[in-house]
Amino acid sequence: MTDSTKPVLGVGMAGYAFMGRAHSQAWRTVGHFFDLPMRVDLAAICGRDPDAVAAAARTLGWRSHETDWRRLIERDDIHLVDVCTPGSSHCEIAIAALEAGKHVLCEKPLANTADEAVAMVDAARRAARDGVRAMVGFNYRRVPAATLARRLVADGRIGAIRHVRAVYLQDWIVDPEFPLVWRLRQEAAGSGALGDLGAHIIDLSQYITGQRISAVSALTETFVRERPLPEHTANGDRGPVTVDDAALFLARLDGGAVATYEASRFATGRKNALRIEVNGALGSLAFDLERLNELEFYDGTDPAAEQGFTRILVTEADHPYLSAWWPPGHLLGYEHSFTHEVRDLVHDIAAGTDPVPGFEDGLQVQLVLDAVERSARQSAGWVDVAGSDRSAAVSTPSTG
Ligand code: SOE
Repeated sequence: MTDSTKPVLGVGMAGYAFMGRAHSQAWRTVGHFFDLPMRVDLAAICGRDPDAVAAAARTLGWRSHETDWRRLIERDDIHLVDVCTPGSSHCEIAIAALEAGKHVLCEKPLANTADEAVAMVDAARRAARDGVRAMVGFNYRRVPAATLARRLVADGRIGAIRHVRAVYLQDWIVDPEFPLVWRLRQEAAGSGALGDLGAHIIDLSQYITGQRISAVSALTETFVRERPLPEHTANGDRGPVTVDDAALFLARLDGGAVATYEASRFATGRKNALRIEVNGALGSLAFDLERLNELEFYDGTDPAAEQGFTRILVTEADHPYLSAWWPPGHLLGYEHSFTHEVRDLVHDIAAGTDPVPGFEDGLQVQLVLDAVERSARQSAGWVDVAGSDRSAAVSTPSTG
């Protein structure tokens, strides 16, 4: 089919900040590198500030702009709504879009609460009966090295999984004078590092291992409890941080593995350090997002004299997506994972198949986040070390 004979998929995007820019790059690029069954039309981008969203439309390549997300749902030239707004609006926008017959791509985490996620799953199930599709944006699943890790596990190459060790470390708010942006306010973000970063390592570790988290024991911490209000920074007004700065938890997975998870925005020096190591009875795998074209693989069945972690450069054409890009060794980046995500979504819409991860997957991650927050609010499990002064060390978590 030539582009002019393909059905059009009109996209309307809500939000134009970091995720809006990453998704815009994906929608702009996908049809130029992948042979799609539909022609993607960047119909409109939406944001509340008229001047800012008009500028975003120009710079990000959108045909028009709106200042009310409801217009995206009313427009007949929009068939899919891409939700790139703070978590507090995911539920309302996604359900309204689905009920209007629009496909939905919703950024992670799916919602700010488990109840909202349940409502979104119900709406997606109803809409699916009419061929309307919904996907949640766990984009790291679409990094080829992560898919290779999943395949090696599924093929039994590392044997029965014993350990999963996952961290997602950033440091963008280490400065106590960094302003109180929406990601630091529970009413907007739902949680802090836990939902923003923890959601990724929960989903990605489950994707790679094929196992799901069944129980957790957690702690959360907020190191800086007040910050300058962005709207009043000049006169020094400050407001409370109402989310976690860091979340750490132990977990049991339903396939028998034990796991540790750490999500922090206070890992000074770590910029976007998502790392997952999986230890099995026959070998191990290690993925590092800051080296996302590589996968480390330890094959315990190699002759003892030849054993060691090998660095697989995951750029050969027989890995997913790579034949659409560059010759081996020319590397992909963070943004390619979003292009792969929308490529698969367009194919699912055209084929009438349910996208993966769907809203049910988003709900399952939300239930883990909820369990972590409930566990962190309990002090059960802590054992004071004889002679230590615990009262100075353990502060009450502020995840609400
Ligand atoms: C947090 O800074 C963040 O933007 C996450 O929200 C994204 O999901 C992640 O891909 C990059 O870091």
